[in-house]
Amino acid sequence: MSTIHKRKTCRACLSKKLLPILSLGKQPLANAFLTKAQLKKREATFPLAIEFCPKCTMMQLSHVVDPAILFANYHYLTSASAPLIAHFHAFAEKISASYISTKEDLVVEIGSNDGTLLSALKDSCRVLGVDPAKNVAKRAQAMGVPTVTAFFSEKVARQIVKKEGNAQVIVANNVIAHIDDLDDVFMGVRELLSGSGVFLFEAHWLGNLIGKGGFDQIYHEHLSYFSLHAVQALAARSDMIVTDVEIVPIHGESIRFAIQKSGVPSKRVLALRKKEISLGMKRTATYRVFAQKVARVRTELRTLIDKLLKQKKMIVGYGAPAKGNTLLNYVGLTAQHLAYISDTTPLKWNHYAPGSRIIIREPAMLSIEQPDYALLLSWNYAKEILAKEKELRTKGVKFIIPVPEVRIV
Ligand code: DWN
Repeated sequence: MSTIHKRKTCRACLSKKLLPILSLGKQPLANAFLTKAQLKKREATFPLAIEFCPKCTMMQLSHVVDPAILFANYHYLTSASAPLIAHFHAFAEKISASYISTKEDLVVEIGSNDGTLLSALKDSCRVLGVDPAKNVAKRAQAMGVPTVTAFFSEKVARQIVKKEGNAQVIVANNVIAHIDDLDDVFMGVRELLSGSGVFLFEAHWLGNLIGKGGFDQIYHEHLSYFSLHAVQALAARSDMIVTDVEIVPIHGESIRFAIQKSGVPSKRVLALRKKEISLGMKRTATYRVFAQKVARVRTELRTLIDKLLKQKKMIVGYGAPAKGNTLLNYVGLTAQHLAYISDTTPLKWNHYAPGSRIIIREPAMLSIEQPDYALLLSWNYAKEILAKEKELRTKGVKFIIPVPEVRIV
């Protein structure tokens, strides 16, 4: 596969009619944090733009970067964010209560990362992770979560069925949106699922992206931005059906789909389908308005940062999420603007954010140096973080929240 290719059809319904909506320019890969030595080299940048399919309301990136480049050595750890650990532990309890009947039942997670979810399930059923990032899969295996280090596919599904049998539950959290050939994955899911089994996958919800203006969730890993309408079209192509759906308060607002080989759509599916229509998600004009809002946020944030720097204020970044790099590079913020970024992921410490090349420091720096402002790049955890940093705020550190509207708290 070449390093990058232009997507010519809608990933959900194969329509050739794709409408350009927003370009965020050419950007480096959002999780490609740099070591000091790598600062000497020019970073690879790729077009970052989204296109809309008016036929099934799928939103997708115009270009696809080779996953081997994106995921071979991954800096993202599920366990680095306390709210995410809590979210997946609650999800594990729900899976166990709603879908597991014996210890023999098998739960397979596609994109299992460091095993945070499956380690919470492994005492109530059989578990198996599938993740291509060797550096992260090792952490899962150390937690007693057997993990296949590969990209999930129909072929891998057949190998799992041969060795472990069919799965009662297949889970995929924030990974289906990262995959280009979804037919291969959905056929693999159909192959691996037992007759009454359920495929549960979580992704950013397109309604939240356009509603909250969370443009920073657009980066090369996120190939697809799903609506219920689009996922119904996608599931139908593998002769499966969306039987339930739930909006969950994580990563802004995510949508959790339940897909099965047979069944009837729940009342929540029918209600969300109506809501997507009432939100204007089938109309192209809705996305034009979203693009205008994104341009406005960029201007407002850059104007605010420049004003604070003129007042000789010290500004840092808070959290080094992948989306933070989209925001920094789109707004044009660099180490000239932010002194450093603090983050709870040890893998990221003393690395540099791609593009902006701002150094990532451990959180202890915040109380030592006490900046005037912290730009909350991990705004999706604002509630937890503002509560956690009460003392810092009492000492006068103000937080700039960039999404959905630029505001200081
Ligand atoms: O799809 C994906 C999304 C959902 O999660 C993956 N591509 C990778 C990842 O993207 P992200 O890096 O934007 O995810 P998070 O979970 O929003 O990243 C949060 C970052 O903030 C982590 O690096 C940890 C950091 N953090 C922190 O420094 N202090 C988080 C919390 C809660 C904190 O208190």
